[in-house]
Order: sequence, then structure tokens, then C-alpha cells
Amino acid sequence: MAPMDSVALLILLVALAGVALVAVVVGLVVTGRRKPAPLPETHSDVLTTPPADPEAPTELSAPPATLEPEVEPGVEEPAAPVLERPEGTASRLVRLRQRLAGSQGTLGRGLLALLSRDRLDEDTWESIEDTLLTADIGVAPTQELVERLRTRLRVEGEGDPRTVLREELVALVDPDLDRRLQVSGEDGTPGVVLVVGVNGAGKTTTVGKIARILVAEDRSVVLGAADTFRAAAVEQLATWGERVGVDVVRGEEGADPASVAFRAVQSGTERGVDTVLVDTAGRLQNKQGLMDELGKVKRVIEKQAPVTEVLLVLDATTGQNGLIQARVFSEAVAVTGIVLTKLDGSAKGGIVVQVQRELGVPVKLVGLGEGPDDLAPFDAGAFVDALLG
Ligand SMILES: Nc1nc2c(ncn2[C@@H]2O[C@H](COP(=O)(O)OP(=O)(O)O)[C@@H](O)[C@H]2O)c(=O)[nH]1
Ligand SMILES: [Mg+2]
Repeated sequence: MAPMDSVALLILLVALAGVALVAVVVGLVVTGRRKPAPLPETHSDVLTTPPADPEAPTELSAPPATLEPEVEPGVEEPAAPVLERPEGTASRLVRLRQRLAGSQGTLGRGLLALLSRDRLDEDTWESIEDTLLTADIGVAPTQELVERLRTRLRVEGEGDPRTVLREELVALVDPDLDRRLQVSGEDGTPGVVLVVGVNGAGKTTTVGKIARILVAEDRSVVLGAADTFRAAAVEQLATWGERVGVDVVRGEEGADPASVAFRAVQSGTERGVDTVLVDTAGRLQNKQGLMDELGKVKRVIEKQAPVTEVLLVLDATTGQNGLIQARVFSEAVAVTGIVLTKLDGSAKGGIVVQVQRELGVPVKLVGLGEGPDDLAPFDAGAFVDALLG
């Protein structure tokens, strides 16, 4: 090879290397830069009353777009998560009502078929009673309902069984209960929602789902991972938070749950967020232990801000067992609302009636699936319409 050729080849190689380097750097910058997070849709306040002070300047009240850490061009970083946009209220409700009708429809259809028979004889009334009991409505409410239906359909001879059944079921579920979630605080403190219930009921999932709804309504949220019993529980909550850009206050595995709850509310208060959601452990070792632990969590939180809502999460598929557990929890801490989860996997929607009676507290939310947006506010009329199809 002639010397001139070698020089030319060298120059060519250097040039190629330069082009490759530039390409790599540009590639890094481009892939490192994330799409701006979509702004959450704003929605009617299905769940909530307006935030206490929407003007309060806070880190978290800014739209999620600003929550993304800045990326220095060319500096390698693990791919940052793109914030999810929680589903809007309108489509969520349409979707979840269909799912509710899917899981509970057989109950309503069964009742309607029985009530539409030409002759409402004793056998038919017995079948109606069985159908109601199977759906976990409970003995006393079943008897009341059957009595009312008998009177109206047989004695008074009212015409349309569907209309009568609808009215009586709605009355049983009680449309007058206040089912709004208290997610706002007063006097500059955040609303504090404490979530309790046995292991596996769906507490952590529900906290995550509520956070998404609040984010979709442009509210600022902090999560407290006060289930310090298992490290996995903290990670599970952290994942829910990360997906929508909500910060999670956590402690070491085995840390005092009350101290984590305290720090979460402290952090939320300092930042002026709208709502702090506190997840708890569901160990039901014994009643005294549970009372001590939950009582302490609540007391410690209330050194800073009142707990505005205590939600008891109850798995709808657990029937009587779930009710017994619910009673224990409601004795340990003053429950203000019930979240009935896994209604998608159970035809026993009648548990709504029973648990409200047992605890004297309204069902405020229902879980209808494992998806991140499968949580709906409970509404008596909509619920009964889903039953009746
Ligand atoms: N099908 C269904 N599964 C649910 C629902 N809510 C929670 N789960 C599931 O129940 C399991 C336990 O939930 P988790 O939130 O960890 O319960 P925790 O122990 O009370 O915190 C998880 O696999 C959830 O996906 C629901 O409404 N429907
Ligand atoms: Mg949990």
C-alpha cells in the first residue's frame, strides 16, 4: 500500500469514527429525553368535595409533567417511567357498570323471572327467599324484602314486578346515605384517608386506585406505606405511586407503622397536598393487638391533622367470614366508609346490604377488577340497575 493511500485510509477511518460517535451521542440524547407526561383529564368530582385550598403553592399540585426529573443530555440513565394517564370518570363508570351487571346480573334476572310468574305461590316465594339469601343479602333484610314484595305484588296487586322490585331493592340499599369520600382537610391540613382491613382484602390495590382517581381530578396526593410488615408491601405501593407520579413515604421493613403514617402526614402537610392516603397492615393476630396498632396509628396522625376518612376494605367473596372480620376492625377503629372489593368475582352483591346494616356505615366504593382503574363510587340506583340488567 502506498503511503498516500494509508494516510487517506486513516483520515477516512477517523472521519467514520467521528460520525459514529456523534450518532451515538445524538441517539442517547434522543432516547434519554422522555415524552412529556400527558396532563390528567379533569373530571367532575364524582368522588370528592373540592380541595381545601386549590391555590396553595405546592410541589405536588403542579401538573404531573413537572414531576419528571430533568435529564442531562448524553448522561446515561435507566429509562424513566412514563407517567400513566388514569382513566377518566365517564368511560370508567360505563365500563364498570357493565362489569357489575355481568357479575350480578343473574341475581336480578333470577328474581325477576320468579316474580313474573303468573301465580306467586308459596313455592315461588320460597325460591325468591333462597335467591336473596344465596346473594348474601342476609336473613333479616331478605325477610323484610320478601314481606314488602308480597304486600305490594300480591295483596295490593301492583302491576309491574320490575318496577316494584327496583324500588324495594333501592330502598334496601338506601339511596340517602352520604357516600362521598372525605379527601379534603380543613385549615390548611390535608385530608387523611386511613385504609384498613384484613390481609388480601385489597387495601394496597385500593389505595393505588384511589390515588389514580385523585390524580385524574388534579388533586395532589402523598401515599404512606404503613404496612411495614413485609418489604414487598411497601414496594407494591411504591409501584402504584410511581405510575402516576405520586410520592410514597416509607419506612424500613419492621418499622413502627405509626411513625411512617406520621411522617407521611407530616410530608403531606409541609407540601400542602390535598390528600394523604395511608395503607396499613392487615394482620389480625388478635383483637387487642389490632386495636392497639390501629389506635396508635390514628392517634399519632392526629397530632398533625384529623383523619378525615377511615375506609374498611372488605373482600366481597368472603361472605360471613368477611363480615366477622369487618366487625373486629370496626371495633378497633371508627370506620367511616366501606370499600367492597372483588365484586367482579362474586355474584354476591347482596353483601352490600348486609355489611351496611352490620356496621352502620355506607359502602362508598366498589372494586370491580384487578385493573388500575377498576374502582367505582358506589351508587344505590346504579347498583340496582346493574342487578336488574
Ligand atoms: N378481581 C379483583 N381483584 C382484586 C380487587 N381488589 C384487589 N384485588 C386483588 O386482590 C389481591 C390482594 O390485594 P392487595 O391490595 O395486595 O390486598 P391487601 O393485602 O389488603 O393490601 C391482589 O391480587 C389484587 O389484585 C378487585 O376489586 N377485584
Ligand atoms: Mg397490602
